Amino acid sequence: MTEPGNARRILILDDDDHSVQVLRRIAISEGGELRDTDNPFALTEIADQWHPHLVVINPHLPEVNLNELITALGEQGRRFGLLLMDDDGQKQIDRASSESEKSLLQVAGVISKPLAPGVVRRLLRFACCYPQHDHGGEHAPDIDTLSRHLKAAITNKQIVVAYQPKIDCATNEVIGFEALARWHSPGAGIAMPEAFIPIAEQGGLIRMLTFEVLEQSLRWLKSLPAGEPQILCVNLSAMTLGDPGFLDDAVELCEDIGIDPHMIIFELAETSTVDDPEAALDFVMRLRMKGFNAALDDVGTGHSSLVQLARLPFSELKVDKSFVLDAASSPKSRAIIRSLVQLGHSLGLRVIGEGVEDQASLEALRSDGCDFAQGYFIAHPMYADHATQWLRERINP
Ligand code: G
Ligand code: MN
Repeated sequence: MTEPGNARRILILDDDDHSVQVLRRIAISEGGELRDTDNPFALTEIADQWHPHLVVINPHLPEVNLNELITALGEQGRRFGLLLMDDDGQKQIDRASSESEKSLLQVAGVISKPLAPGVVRRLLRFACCYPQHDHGGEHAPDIDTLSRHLKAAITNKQIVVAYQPKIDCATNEVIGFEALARWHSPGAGIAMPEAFIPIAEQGGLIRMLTFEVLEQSLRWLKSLPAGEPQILCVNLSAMTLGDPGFLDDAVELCEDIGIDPHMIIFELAETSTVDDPEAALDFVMRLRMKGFNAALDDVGTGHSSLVQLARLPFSELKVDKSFVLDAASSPKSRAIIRSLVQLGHSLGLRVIGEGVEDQASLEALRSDGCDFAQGYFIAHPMYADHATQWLRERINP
């Protein structure tokens, strides 16, 4: 099973520095790369050499003839998502869609100015999951088709949870597991959450998907012999913050299966708390009142303010893997880890480093006072039976 590798490449045609900057910030915070130009000819050339996953076009630039541009890009015979930056909405997209129908390209949406970061982020994620390979000239599937497939996949139990342990840095003890969803699609292989969560978000399936993962993982947790580490971390989408019934249903599920909510840590990505801080505050408060715990995930990528960090009642802070990966070789990453550990501790939070791929990074986290660690060096995410066996062997070697 391969973990997601290549950074998402986003190419933008616009002459508005502000919009380019906003997009660049969002792209980088999503682990992607962005290139920009204000010249349509340069755009097709860069696209030809750089193979972007997503092209964003402002059709109002003086030299741009949208139809010609789409035709030229389409002739390159490669597939990618296409977004328009627009201020007169649907008219442009209708025209562009009819043009792109003749090529492999598909207009995935319109970004309206002024750019709303939350909306843009979700559009980028969705548009980036178009497959890059040509499947014999078919069109890239639209969101309705993708979400129909995903819904059937959830119903047919093709969403399988993998569990990755986290350990105590000081004692090496296993203290819990993070549940990570995988989509086993017959014929198409295994898809990672990065690829299908945006489909669930756009297609109104996020609650269904989250509960599928939650139910599977709570049952697995329940199946572990008593006395074994019983902390389970479950990732939540930013969209769940706006789902008023989610927490009550989660409590009910815990009661049905016989799991104490204290054992559950819901992980919220830093980016989702930045997009709507008020909703995040309200949600995390209610979550804690129901007895669940909360972790701030991917810390260091979402640019949350210190004020916000202090306001939100999290119990744990997860340092993003981008810093941990090169902890041993990059003094800058190391400095960031050290200050995040100090910050977390001074706010009364436990700090975990994720993405530990070698002994040296684990040692670095340890000597910086990090509480917990997670990563391939300790164990890859494992399916239920394998994870149970791994745990048994670890506890009784
Ligand atoms: O955003 P979040 O922290 O929930 O993402 C966890 C993802 O990171 C999972 O998809 C998991 O498979 C991946 N992952 C876990 N351990 C490592 C690691 O050591 N290195 C890398 N590169 N990725 C990891
Ligand atoms: Mn996580």
